[in-house]
Parts: sequence; C-alpha cells; structure tokens
Amino acid sequence: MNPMTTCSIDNPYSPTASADPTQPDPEELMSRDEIEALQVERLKWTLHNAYENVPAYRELYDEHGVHPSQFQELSDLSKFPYTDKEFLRNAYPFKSFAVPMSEIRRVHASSGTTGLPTVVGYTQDDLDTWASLVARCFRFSGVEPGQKIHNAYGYGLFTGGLGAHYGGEKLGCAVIPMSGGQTDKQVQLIRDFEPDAILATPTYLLAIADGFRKAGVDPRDTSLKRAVLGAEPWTDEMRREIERTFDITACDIYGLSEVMGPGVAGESAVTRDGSHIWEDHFRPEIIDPFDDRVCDLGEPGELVFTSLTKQALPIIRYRTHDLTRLLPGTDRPGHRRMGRITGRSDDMIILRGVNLFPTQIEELALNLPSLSPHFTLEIDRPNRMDQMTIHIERREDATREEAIEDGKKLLSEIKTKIGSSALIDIAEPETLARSSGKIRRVYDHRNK
Ligand code: DLL
Repeated sequence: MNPMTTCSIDNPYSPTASADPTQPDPEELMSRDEIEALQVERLKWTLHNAYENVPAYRELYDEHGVHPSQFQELSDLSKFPYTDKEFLRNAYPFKSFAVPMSEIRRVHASSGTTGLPTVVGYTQDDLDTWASLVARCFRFSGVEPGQKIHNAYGYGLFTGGLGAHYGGEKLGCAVIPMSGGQTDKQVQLIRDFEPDAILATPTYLLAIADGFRKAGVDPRDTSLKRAVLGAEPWTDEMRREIERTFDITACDIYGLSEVMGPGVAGESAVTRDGSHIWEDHFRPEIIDPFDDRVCDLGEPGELVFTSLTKQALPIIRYRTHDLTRLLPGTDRPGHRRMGRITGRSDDMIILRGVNLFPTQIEELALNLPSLSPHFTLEIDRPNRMDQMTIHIERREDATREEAIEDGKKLLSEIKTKIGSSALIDIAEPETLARSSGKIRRVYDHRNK
C-alpha cells in the first residue's frame, strides 16, 4: 500500500503482521539471492520516492547528474552520492519528509553534540514496520511472547524507549515502560514485577546492578533471564561482565534514529556472534571513511545505510560514522551480520598521532581482575603534549594495591597493543558518574 499518490512507481512493500509471533517472518528466512532481488525492487521505489518528493534529494542528484532510472541492479547504487547528518540538518525541521505532514504519525529527534537536532518522521506504515522489526530482534534474542519486559531505554524524543516499547507489545509481551534513571525505583520494580527481560544501555544496566547491591540484593537473584542491550558501543568483555553480574543472557540490538531507531539489526541468542542487519528493509555498505571507496565483505570501515521501505524519511547512502565490518549471516544466512562497533569515527581519540577508541580500553581493562567497567578518559595538552588519564574504579572486592598493580598492567598493555602512553587514576568504587542512557567516556580538554 502506498498512502501517497505522488510517486511514479508503487511501493512494493506493505507491512504484514506475522501470524504467529513465535515464528520467523518469511523475509528473515530468504536466501541471499532472494534478499538481493527484493532489494533491487525496493530500491527502485525508494530512489523514485526520494527524488520525486524530497527537493533536497532532487537537487543533490541533479547536481551529480544521476537519476533514479539509472538504478537497475545493486551495483548501480554506487552511482548515487552519500548523504550525512548535515544533509538532514539542512532540511530542519521537516523538509526531509517525502509525505505531507498529514501522513506523519510520529516525530523523534536526536540531539547530537552540536547545533540543531536531527528530526525524523514516520507514517503509520513506518511505525508498523519499526514495531515488527524490533519484535523480530527481541524474538531473535530469545524473548518470548507472554513474557514481561522491563524497558529502561529513555522515553521521549530518543527512539530507544518508544521504539523498544512498541516492539515488545508487537511480540506479545507485557512492557513495563520504566524509562531511564531513578535507579532505586528500577530496582524496586524489577524486584516486585519480576520481569523476564530487560532493555537498557549496557552501562546503565551496570548502574542498575550497583542499585541492587546497594539494596542488599545480589543481581543474580532477580527474575531477569535476558537483556537486549544497545545504543552505545560495547565489547564482548562487557557482555561477559553483565552476564556474570546478573546471571542472564545478553544480546545486542543496533539502530540509529535516522535509519529508523533500534531494530535495524539484532542478535541471535543461539549464535551470539554480532547483530544481523534486516536486509529486507535496509541495504548496508561499508566504505573507507578516508577515500569513500566501497569495501569488500569483511573489510573494516564506516557503515552506510539505504532504507528500502521507509515512506516518510527515505535515507539513501547515509553515512553513520559507525566503524565496523560486514560478515556473512549465520543464524539468518540471507542477511549480513555486523561485527561489533569499535566506535564512531567522530569519537575516535587521536593521541599524539595514534588512533584509539574507548572500547579498546574497555576490552583490556575487563581482562584485569581488580579493575571495574566504570571508567572515563580525560585528555589534556600540558606543555603542548597530548596526555590521556584513565580514571577507573577498582572493583569492590579488590584491594587498592591489587588495583594499582592491574592499573600498571593496563598501561603496559595499552602501550604494546595500541601504541599510546597514558596515566592512570584508580578511583574508589562508585565514585565515577553513572549514565542513565548513553555513557560519555571521553572528556577532551585539548581544544578549550
Ligand atoms: O541509539 C537507537 C537505539 C536505541 C539502538 C536503543 C539500540 C537500542 P541514536 O540515538 O540515533 O539511536 O544513536 C545511534 O548509537 O549510530 C551508534 O553509534 C550507537 N549505537 C546504537 N546501537 C548500538 C550498538 C539509538 N548496538 C548511534 N552498538 C549509532 C554500538 C550502537 N553502538
């Protein structure tokens, strides 16, 4: 169904409610060839819809001398220029919408670090698709219809809260819309309502664990069996930490507002080997962020997305700034899998010419028994030399001396594995700030 009559070709997609929520959607089980054939058909519509209904796309393509009719096969996608946050910001607030405002049923926005928020909009079909894909992710990660889900993603303009909420309901779960923050209340409600699954950022789930300990409850004794975590980069070391702390199974969920919100990709509870991208709705590419070349399967680079079915806000070759790689699908062989996100290219720290990401520090620190996952990185430039200080809490059950020893080991590992020198400050347990959503790891004072 196509609610707009303004596109010269019909939208080949109409969202359907899966008859049995415990079973995979038919598109999930398509072969690679079937997925790619579907992508060609859906891409034709997307390109036409964007060109005919969003002046910014028309201008961009006219400027580059390309037209949607030049897209006939997947390799033709590379003829079309990339877009980025700037492209959407220039269309602030609603000029990137391909449908009249009367067709829009929801607006979200992501704040970003500077300037205007990026505004995104959804038609009713877009919202139905989104809920179905989030439900698909939850089911894939082992959540079952009839279960209770505690949703600690923030509600509001952020897509995490409402996106996860409607996905949980779509799967047939009872969703507890707790939102982020009020950690004491989170603890109380988890104890009283006995949810089976929890949704949160990985770092906020650790703050909830602190809350349990403060209440004199071992987090392993809760009703929780599954966690579906995302919205910020996290490592397999962090997964182990969370799984041990709560005695649960933790899976990844990935997404970004511009492309939809949570649910662009989700992780199998069976293979637990990175999120599968739902390629019946999104065509991913990896590009070299420096020369814009499209990379091969397995090569690391920047993730770029094209939406295939979105009506309100078509996204074409959108540069996410997320650094990862594409891998063949495993539990869903027709869909590509993504490696863990190392970080965002704009969060990369360049320290005396060496590039590093907070996830590298997380990975190394969590392999040392007396260091906790709670850390921040502070960067200064005294005497015109970059200097990074790692503030990291010792674990409650480790002595200060043990943590100082492990701190020294951490610095030497950073030196040999990353190539940077740093300073370390061992902080006492529960002295560093906790996040109630996405954590801020890096405090860079160099440009002040
Ligand atoms: O964070 C959507 C979301 C909500 C995803 C809840 C998962 C769970 P934005 O606020 O637009 O949307 O931020 C998107 O967050 O480009 C990544 O840099 C990062 N991100 C999201 N999920 C993951 C993940 C939501 N699983 C930005 N692993 C993205 C690593 C993630 N980074």
